[in-house]
Amino acid sequence: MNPMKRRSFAAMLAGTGLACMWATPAWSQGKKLVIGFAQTGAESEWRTANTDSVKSAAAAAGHELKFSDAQQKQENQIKAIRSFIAQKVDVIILAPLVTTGWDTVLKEAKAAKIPVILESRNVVVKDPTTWTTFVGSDFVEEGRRAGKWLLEHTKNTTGDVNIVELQGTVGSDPAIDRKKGFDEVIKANPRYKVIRSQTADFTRAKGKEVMEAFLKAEGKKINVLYAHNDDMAIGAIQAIEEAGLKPAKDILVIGVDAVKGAFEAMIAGKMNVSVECSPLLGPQLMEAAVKAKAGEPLPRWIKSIEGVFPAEVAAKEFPNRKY
Ligand code: GZL
Repeated sequence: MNPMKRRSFAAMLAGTGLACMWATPAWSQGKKLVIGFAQTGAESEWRTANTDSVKSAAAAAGHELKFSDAQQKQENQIKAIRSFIAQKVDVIILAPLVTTGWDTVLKEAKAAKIPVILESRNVVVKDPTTWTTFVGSDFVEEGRRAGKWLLEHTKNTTGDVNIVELQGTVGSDPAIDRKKGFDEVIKANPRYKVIRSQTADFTRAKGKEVMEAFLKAEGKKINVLYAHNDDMAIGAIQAIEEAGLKPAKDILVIGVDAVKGAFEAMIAGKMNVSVECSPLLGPQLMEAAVKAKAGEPLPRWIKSIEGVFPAEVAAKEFPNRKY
């Protein structure tokens, strides 16, 4: 069918309402794009699920995805963006490792008239017109949810509640804001004290290492672990067990992401709760990319809808989990 006929056929269908029978998801319609994706790396279960979601959504929509794994180095992400600009891609998707240091390269993308979509983390830049939209979570709210769960879960106890905190990557949006939200909630009650707080870079290995140091320094004084992601919590659980203590009982274990590993730990009775942070951003990103390329208006923030999963519901919920 020649293009003219195809368009009139589509136009005719649209009039009859039949078009909906062949409608494909909004994010997979329109021009096929070449998209450059500058990913942070593969530091956590969450990140792996996020990469899978973006790759499969791009494939489903028929877009070409140029993928770069920065291995946790901002300079590699900046190099990738410059390479995407040189290749004249239609859209750039960036998962910014940290919030700062992006002004120059995002200005270069703007000068090249290539829209930049931020995913999974946000940036702080002087010129906010250098990026089009942020697709991701409200990390301050995730921190608040972790704090609220703790206050609710310990409301019938007395005495100090000594908390150790494993922070995410230094300078990253989720680490800054999950700390901010949690502190905002617990500061209401002086019983709750963060006695140690240190980065473990969102990884299991560092989570174990830093928790070992916390246990050595504070030992049985520790009542709660708040980890900015489940991977660090899972690493810390190993350290708690190796210290002869019972995770989720001697030390409450709070994580963020709600990845498979967290459900397995909760079902095993080793973790108390995980605050959901969805990595399944692929479909929303593809829809935003098509609109950004077409110059259509987009909200500045396309926010993920998420919940909180305490251990009591883990076994029932686990079969429904998609990451
Ligand atoms: C959140 C994402 C964070 C996850 C971590 O959007 O940036 O990075 O919470 C991941 O697991 O490493």
